[in-house]
Amino acid sequence: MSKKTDELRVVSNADVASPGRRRFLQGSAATAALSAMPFSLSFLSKGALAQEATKEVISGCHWGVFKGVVEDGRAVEFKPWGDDPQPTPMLQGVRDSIYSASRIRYPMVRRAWLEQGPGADPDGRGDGDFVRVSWDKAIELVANEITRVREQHGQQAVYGGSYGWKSPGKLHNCKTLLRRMLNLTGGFTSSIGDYSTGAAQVILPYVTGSIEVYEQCTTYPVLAEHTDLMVFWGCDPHNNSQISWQVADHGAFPGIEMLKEAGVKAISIDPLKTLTCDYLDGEWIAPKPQTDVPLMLGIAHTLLSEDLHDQEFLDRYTSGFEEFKPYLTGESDGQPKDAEWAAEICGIDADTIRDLARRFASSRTMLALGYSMQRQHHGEQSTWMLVTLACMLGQIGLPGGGYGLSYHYSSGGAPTHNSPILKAIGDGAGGGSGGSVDESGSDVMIPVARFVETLLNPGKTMQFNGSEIELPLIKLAYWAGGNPFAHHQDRNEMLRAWRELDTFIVNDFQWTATARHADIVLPCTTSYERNDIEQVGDYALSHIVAMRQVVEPQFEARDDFDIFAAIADKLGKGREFTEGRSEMDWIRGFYESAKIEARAKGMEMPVFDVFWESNKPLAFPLEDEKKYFVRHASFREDPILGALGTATGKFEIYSRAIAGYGYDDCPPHPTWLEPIERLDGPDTQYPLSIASNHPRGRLHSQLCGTEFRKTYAVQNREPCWMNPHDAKARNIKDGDVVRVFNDRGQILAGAVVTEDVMPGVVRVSEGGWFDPLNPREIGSLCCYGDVNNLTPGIATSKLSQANCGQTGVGDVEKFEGDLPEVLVFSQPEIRSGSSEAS
Ligand SMILES: Nc1nc2c(c(=O)[nH]1)N[C@H]1C(S)=C(S)[C@@H](COP(=O)(O)OP(=O)(O)OC[C@H]3O[C@@H](n4cnc5c(=O)[nH]c(N)nc54)[C@H](O)[C@@H]3O)O[C@H]1N2
Ligand SMILES: Nc1nc2c(c(=O)[nH]1)N[C@H]1C(S)=C(S)[C@@H](COP(=O)(O)OP(=O)(O)OC[C@H]3O[C@@H](n4cnc5c(=O)[nH]c(N)nc54)[C@H](O)[C@@H]3O)O[C@H]1N2
Ligand SMILES: [Mo]
Repeated sequence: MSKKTDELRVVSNADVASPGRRRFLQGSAATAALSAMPFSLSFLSKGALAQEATKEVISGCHWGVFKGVVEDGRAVEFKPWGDDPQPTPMLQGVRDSIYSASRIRYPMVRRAWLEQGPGADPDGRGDGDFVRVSWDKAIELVANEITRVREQHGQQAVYGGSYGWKSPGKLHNCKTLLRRMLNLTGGFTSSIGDYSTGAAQVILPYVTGSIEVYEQCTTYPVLAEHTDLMVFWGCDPHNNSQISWQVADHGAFPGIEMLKEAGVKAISIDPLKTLTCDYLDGEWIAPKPQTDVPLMLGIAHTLLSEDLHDQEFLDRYTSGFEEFKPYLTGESDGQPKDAEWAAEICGIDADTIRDLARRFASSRTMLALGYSMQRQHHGEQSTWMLVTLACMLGQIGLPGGGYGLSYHYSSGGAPTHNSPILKAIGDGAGGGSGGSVDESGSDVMIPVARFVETLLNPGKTMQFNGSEIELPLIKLAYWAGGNPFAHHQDRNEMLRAWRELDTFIVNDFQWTATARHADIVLPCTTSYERNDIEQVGDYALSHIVAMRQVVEPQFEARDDFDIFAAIADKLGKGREFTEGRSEMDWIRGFYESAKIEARAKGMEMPVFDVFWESNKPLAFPLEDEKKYFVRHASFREDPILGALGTATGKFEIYSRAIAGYGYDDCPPHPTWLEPIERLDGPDTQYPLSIASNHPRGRLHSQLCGTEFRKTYAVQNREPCWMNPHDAKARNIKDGDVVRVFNDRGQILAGAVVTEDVMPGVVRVSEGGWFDPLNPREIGSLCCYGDVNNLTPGIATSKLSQANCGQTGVGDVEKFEGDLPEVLVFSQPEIRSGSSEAS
């Protein structure tokens, strides 16, 4: 595992199709020379945008392609692009993110830190006592502090892992830009993996030979034609494909529509009634959360005992079934994993489990798995077991059968167009940069979700994926483009860990809890205040879109590029950082190299200026070969030439490598391991399971600070879905403010009483902004409803050390006290001017 998130996010399309025959846009064959703009390190002025009264500017974001309607310099509407098959209503909140009350206006420094120095009054982080400073002062403070920490504690004491969803764009990738600045000026500690698929992306290379989770699935046109039964296993494309890592294409929506029109039968296995299940009139099967492995084992046992499994497929394309079988039958541990055993644990009755097995085997069945189940304690097992189940069914590589791991994510399954790949700014690893996608350049890497553990245990040795890591001492953390005070688990343990830091620096455009807990806060632009370029669709790659600047930067916001260029300059590496290129030079460069790649594929892209001025996305063709893509078809056709990247070249149901690691929490074949807590678990103290699904009205925490919150919040609190049965037992009514709590923390939320969540489960989506009643007190009540006050900070296992955000139990009660105001969406207390330092 040497790859980092940014690379992983880019769908691998190594199997490049034959050159296209069609020319899809007329353009001059001349290649525009890179224009050499005068080099300037001072903050680049955006220049006056054309001052027409009303204009519409093309751009793109995680939520899709849109046109920014600008009147007198103000964005009044983000209009979805006409070719978007299913625009998301969230686009309304996206526009508001420019103007919301939570916007960071000026560079700010925490008073205690400014007056008493690094590490002063660490308990005071989050209490809002900031002092406004000039940009020059802020840059100087940051540069000096990076130098001080490196000198006093070593390079690794600077943490630049900075995980997060930032904004798309090949240039203004703040996470890469942070690393670029740190790489060019010295060393730092970085992170490996991500919060999304931390467990799956580590185990799958052992099982299927690649990370799979960010790779293309069998496409929807194939499913519509061949699939009888589509099983959405914790998988909700209609919710989760509203957004993409790049610019969303929303191709999952017409895809799902094709299934509906073709009459494909849908089953949704999920504690919640999903949007996709609703749309497809699917059959809803609701297991207890975190018990999918027993459910899958019960199905597998039925297949085996009723001789419904495909022994020929197992023999030819898999290895290790013989080692797994004694566990399945109970020969090795005395417990057959039969339907009755499974029913006891997962709450689905044994007849239904057997029925599922028979239907899976008698139909052309596609098992579509979401990511939530691997974001749980021992989360590696569910992914491994699902692949095992698909192997037993023997339909992998057949049109419409097998499994798919990204149908819910960024519109996986929407066919891939014949498009060149845009390059991106490099992270400066090895001193160079050019147009390379970032490579690891840091000295030390820690698994991304183990940052809090690292702060609390410097020097400790950690097992990770067959190797050992020594956790570094960290004194300075720098975040750009992520919101750890939303995304990380066990908020109160995290607060304790944060006190170990001397300095915490954050670039953001809004006063998230993360920014509020920083010592130095640098206001950046939104992507609607700068220019960039991006691809449409992580899998579809259907267009290249100019992300054109819609409005002028608000207040004193600066582009991350300019902020990091200025810090690098202070540290003597300004020229290396910018390479003397302006924003538009970079963008033009990325476009030009895509143009060259396109030509090699027989396509001619217009010259850059024509593209940029056209104010519309540039479309790429779709060829039949990609339209009817079947995952693993080449392996099925020829298991020798098309061998998988595993040790045996086959699907591994038993892994010798994993056996060799000897981990007690990750055995060498899929296994049911009790999580630390779950609904009705043997040692579980609380009666309710907490589902922290990805929100329907946000991208994680993004947009929580905008007017779009009003479309879902209950008394301005994060919704807490409860089944009527659980609500009634607690005398809770729809619309009540409730307190959700366990031993780790407590939050307020707004009750939504609904049959769409099974009894015993409450749903509070991840990403609600953390708003502690008393920021100085660990364990204080969160007034808005950040679910990660309740989740455990433990790792999935020693193999992947991934997060367990979707593990957690607690209880709910009606909140009877004086209702505290939610303050997190307004400006923190700002005493501007009092120590204005310049
Ligand atoms: N309990 C629980 N926790 C979870 C999950 C779960 O399912 N359950 N899911 C996990 C998953 S899968 C993920 S991916 C993470 C997501 O966690 P994050 O990616 O950290 O969440 P975001 O809210 O997207 O945070 C992005 C931040 O970047 C800022 N930003 C956007 N554009 C820019 C920019 O151009 N420059 C700068 N400087 N900042 C910018 C935004 O304002 C925002 O504050 O959460 C994880 N946490
Ligand atoms: N609208 C929106 N879309 C998003 C995001 C967002 O924040 N908002 N985030 C994006 C990101 S970064 C990621 S990683 C993906 C995340 O993609 P996922 O992790 O797949 O998304 P979740 O919404 O967390 O969970 C998907 C489904 O799993 C179900 N589920 C939860 N626990 C269990 C369980 O134990 N068993 C079963 N069978 N089902 C369970 C949930 O009820 C939910 O319906 O989504 C992406 N898409
Ligand atoms: Mo994610």
